[in-house]
Amino acid sequence: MRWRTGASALTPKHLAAVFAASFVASLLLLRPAATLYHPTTSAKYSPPDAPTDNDQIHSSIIVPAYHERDNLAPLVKSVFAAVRDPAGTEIIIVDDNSRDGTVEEIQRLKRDEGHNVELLVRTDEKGLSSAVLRGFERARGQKMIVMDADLQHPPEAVQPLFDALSPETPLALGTRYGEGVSMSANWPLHRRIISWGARVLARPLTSASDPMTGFFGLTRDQLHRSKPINPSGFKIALELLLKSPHPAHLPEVPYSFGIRTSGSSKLSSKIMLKYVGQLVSLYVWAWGVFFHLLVAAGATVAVQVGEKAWRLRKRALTRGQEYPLGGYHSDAGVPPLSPKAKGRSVAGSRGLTSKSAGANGGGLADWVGNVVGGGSNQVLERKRFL
Ligand SMILES: Nc1nc2c(ncn2[C@@H]2O[C@H](COP(=O)(O)OP(=O)(O)OP(=O)(O)O)[C@@H](O)[C@H]2O)c(=O)[nH]1
Ligand SMILES: [Mg+2]
Repeated sequence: MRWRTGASALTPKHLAAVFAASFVASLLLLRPAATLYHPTTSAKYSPPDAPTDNDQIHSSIIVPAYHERDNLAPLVKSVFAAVRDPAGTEIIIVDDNSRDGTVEEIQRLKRDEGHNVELLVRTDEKGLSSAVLRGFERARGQKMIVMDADLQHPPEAVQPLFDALSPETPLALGTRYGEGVSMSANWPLHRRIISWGARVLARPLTSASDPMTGFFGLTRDQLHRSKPINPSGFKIALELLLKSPHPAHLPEVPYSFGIRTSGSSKLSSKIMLKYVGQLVSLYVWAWGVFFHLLVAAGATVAVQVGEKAWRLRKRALTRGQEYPLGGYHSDAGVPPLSPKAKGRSVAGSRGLTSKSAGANGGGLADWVGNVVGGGSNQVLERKRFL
């Protein structure tokens, strides 16, 4: 019998069944995102009435923000101080009804300080990716950049990113992994590990050095060329990278990643799970049936490995019971002594002759005594060959 010889109980037939079942399960469960955003037709918010000086705005910066009031004034001021043409640039804050004074803060920056900043407060939608998409709808510039509100993306890198955009290079990424830049030394280790893991999982889909970045730019035409986008999730750049066909040369603008000084991170375990979901739908979208075949192959290997681990564990347990001092026998689950041999041993002293067991009281001490005294040679031989 297979379990007696220690060989796998899984036949090729079983493995084929596991493969087929996993393939079907993958087809049924792992699907592309159900609700998609169509860049040319989905516009939900009509853009504001075009002012007469509309053509003055050539560059828009979209900032998704949730409970970021304290970061907004420093952000707006330093961005306008850093761009070449503040009059031709606008900032659009897309806030998900934070009710933390964001509205008043933006009004103040606009009215009292004269900054070209717009606020879109959403009450019927939430989420980072969809906020960015709504910001794109509202933007007036031909060039658009997305950046976080929390000043982790340096305002000085905004102009280089705008400069990297052109009709020939309509998509550009900020990267934290370029030459001469670094992560803030205070960025916690667990966040580095999460970021590294997220990048590794996406690596087969793109060769971009930082597809997880939240700092990137694209032209309006490029957005309109994009295939339907998944509006739920945290990683809109990855989505656009895959779905908006762009020239092979992808400009990457290195930037040093700072740490938040105010407000709190929105990256929760729920968001991480959502990222995995987004990644799965991207794999299905990009690889189709090949992805399901890979999942099925992975599941089959996992079942094989699991079965082998279970068998080894079972064998180790059996061995522990039969050989107090360890030792080798390849017959997992097979008692080392035949019933006949058992008859010659006493209770509690497997592998001992009744004579020696009787003399020494049984157990491990008996076994050791007999081995030393050479009284159980025959039994030891049997162990080795059974
Ligand atoms: N409108 C909107 N903005 C969001 C939402 N979630 C996050 N944001 C904004 O998106 C940007 C990035 O979010 P963060 O919480 O800073 O995420 P992170 O940079 O990956 O995490 P930290 O390094 O801890 O800051 C910030 O400006 C947030 O305010 C959301 O649900 N809606
Ligand atoms: Mg942040």
